[in-house]
Amino acid sequence: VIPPDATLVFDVMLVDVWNQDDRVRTRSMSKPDRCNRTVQSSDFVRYHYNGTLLDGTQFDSSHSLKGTYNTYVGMGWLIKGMDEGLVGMCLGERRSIIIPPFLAYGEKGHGRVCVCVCAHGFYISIADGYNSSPALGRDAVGLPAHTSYQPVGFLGLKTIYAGPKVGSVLILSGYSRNHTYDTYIGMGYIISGMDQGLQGACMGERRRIIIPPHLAYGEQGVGDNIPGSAVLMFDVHVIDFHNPSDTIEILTVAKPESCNQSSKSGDYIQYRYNCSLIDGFRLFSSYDQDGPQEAILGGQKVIDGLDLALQGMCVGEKRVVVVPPHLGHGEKGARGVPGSAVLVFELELVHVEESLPEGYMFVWDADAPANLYEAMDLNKDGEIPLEEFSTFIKTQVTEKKGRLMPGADPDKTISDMFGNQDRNKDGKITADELKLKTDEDAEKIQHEEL
Ligand SMILES: [Ca+2]
Ligand SMILES: [Ca+2]
Repeated sequence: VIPPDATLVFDVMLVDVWNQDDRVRTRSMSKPDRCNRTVQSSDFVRYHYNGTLLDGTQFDSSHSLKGTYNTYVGMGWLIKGMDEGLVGMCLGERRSIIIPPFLAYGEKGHGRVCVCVCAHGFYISIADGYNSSPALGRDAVGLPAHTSYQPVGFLGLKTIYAGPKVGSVLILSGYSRNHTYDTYIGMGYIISGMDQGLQGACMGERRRIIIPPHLAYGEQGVGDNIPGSAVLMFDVHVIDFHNPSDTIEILTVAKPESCNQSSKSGDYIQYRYNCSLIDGFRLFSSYDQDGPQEAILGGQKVIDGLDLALQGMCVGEKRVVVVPPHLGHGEKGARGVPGSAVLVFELELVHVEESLPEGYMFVWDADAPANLYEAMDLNKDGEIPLEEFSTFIKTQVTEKKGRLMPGADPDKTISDMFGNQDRNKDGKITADELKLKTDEDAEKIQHEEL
């Protein structure tokens, strides 16, 4: 076709040029203002890309994947040039990466599209990334300012202590859910990144927790909202938490100099209190009522934490006591008390008195008179009406020889005692009728034994 000595004319359009000395060429096309950390080898990244030949023919695009391309950098998962070209990128940065063929797919090309030896251009936009290497810290790479990935949840949790420990119950609140979500940390109830990220949180702390996918929902993602290999960002407001092994915390605010008697289990007490949530929201107060609150310590009337808090107190002593929910109203809460609430009580002990044994309305502190009936029949007419009985009992109390049941109206108690002794209900106690409770109990036991 070509005769000798012919001059050749080529009409050339250069489509590609490369040299073995070529290196990966990168050019930043846009970069966010802030860049806390750049991609480094062994990072996991998610990025968008368009891959073209040098003439602009697109051969691949993450957009055809309907998602990001997710992979590790510098670990041999990518073509060499890509491993190299991604290093140093900021999140949100767009970069043009030109990769010579020997650092790309080589002379064989790749797939049906690129059958020639050609250079590749990748237009990369990093979506997010993280590194799971402990040496690099657990921190995610961070998120670009203008990420399309919105926080998937807001958590609110409460704490009263310096930091939760494994097994603590956290109160998590999705703002969109508008109620608290209670869970344990460090026990596998929540994604492990959250388990880790919540450690050491303080009361009132607001914390952003960024969780890489291997500590969240992995490559699969979950539901419609969390795509595969997603890095999650949580804005957490720490409100309160507690641990089932926690007990109450007592701060003594004021204590009288002399204290002859401190409260103990079984005592009848009167106390004033304010009860608030940890954030100061007032729930209840005895100051809203006519008089102080009363209780028998060790009974079932008050919550366990308050019962403990009121023991060992002197009259006039003031305390602030923090009660975790398992010693309060529990995970369910109670009327006016939210579930899993940590309660703060301001307490003042007003009165303490040893209570009587169960079933007793009056006990002798001194020895009872040898002939009780004669002693009680003050006018010696052989019978004891209520007035006489009442005068006798009140005299014993005044002279500190005996005590009536505390916390009840004395006249009512005396009337009840009289009613018990006036067995035929004729308004008088006779010698036959009068029996001490101890004798009665002894008789009862005898009957049972018979
Ligand atoms: Ca009499
Ligand atoms: Ca009688």
